Amino acid sequence: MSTEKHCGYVALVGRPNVGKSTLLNRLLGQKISITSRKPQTTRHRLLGIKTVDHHQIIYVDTPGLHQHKLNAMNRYLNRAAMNSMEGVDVIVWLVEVLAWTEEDNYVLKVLEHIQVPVILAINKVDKLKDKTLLLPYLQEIANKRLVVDVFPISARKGNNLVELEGKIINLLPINNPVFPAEQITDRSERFLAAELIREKLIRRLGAELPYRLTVQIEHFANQDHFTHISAIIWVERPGQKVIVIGKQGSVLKAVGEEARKDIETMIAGKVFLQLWVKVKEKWCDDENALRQLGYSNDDLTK
Ligand SMILES: Nc1nc2c(ncn2[C@@H]2O[C@H](COP(=O)(O)OP(=O)(O)OP(=O)(O)O)[C@@H](O)[C@H]2O)c(=O)[nH]1
Ligand SMILES: [Mg+2]
Repeated sequence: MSTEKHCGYVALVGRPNVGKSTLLNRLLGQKISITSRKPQTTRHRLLGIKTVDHHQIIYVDTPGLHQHKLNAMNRYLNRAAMNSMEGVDVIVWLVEVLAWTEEDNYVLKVLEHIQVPVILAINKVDKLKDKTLLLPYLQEIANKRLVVDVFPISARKGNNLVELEGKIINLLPINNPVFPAEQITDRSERFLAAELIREKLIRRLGAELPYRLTVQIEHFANQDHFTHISAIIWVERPGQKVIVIGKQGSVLKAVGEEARKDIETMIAGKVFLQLWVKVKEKWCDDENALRQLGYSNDDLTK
């Protein structure tokens, strides 16, 4: 590796659920992006900044690219993913081992217009029982598009990530760091707190309420050695509100406890968290409602 300072932007791109956010957290050694078994977990472009030795890698986590169900939320997600690829120096294209789908074809089509170097990362290799299947799969995908390198990885277990990151650094331009060495994201604690609450909701209720809920922080302030946070969980229908609250408030209570613990770890302090559930009809299909709830185009330029 060269001794000159490298610094640049690296977009993590791929269909929903391939493990982009898991990879980002693993590379940073810290959880800043939420993950779940449900597709379309990530909704916002988010930077993960890693300063190692004299280099700075600015990872860009993106919502998964997908074709179907084109309501306002889906359009927003695709726009966010597309915009995140603009101006980057390297793309890490993630696919899942032995799990090629129509949506991967869509990503491939989007990548046709991309000029910057693309590294192919074949994720979730820990799931592969018969390792002899890896090489043919790897060749098959690499034949679909010219890539500068291919890495079979496990974002969950951390396999092959040092090698992947070494390659990324080599491809980054020689530049001074953009961010201070101690900064790890461009997002506020307020934003990350809302995301952690949403993660607990998706993980608990993903099957019942795919992605038709969102979280808005109403109040976030320090007082008496506590961070006091109150947040509204927006759903689309009264029936969904009943599900989120659960029997005698059991679901909301569990979500609140899990989220509070994660937020306390993130801010390294005590948190007092209050959650409210409110109904806003069809917010997922309504461009104005989306903007009000923080899904705005301004978000894309951050
Ligand atoms: N077995 C295994 N599972 C993984 C690995 N990486 C990610 N996963 C799982 O795959 C699921 C999706 O991971 P995410 O990181 O949320 O995927 P994503 O690409 O960010 O998804 P979207 O934000 O919806 O586009 C989660 O359940 C992860 O735990 C891996 O290396 N091995
Ligand atoms: Mg994600």
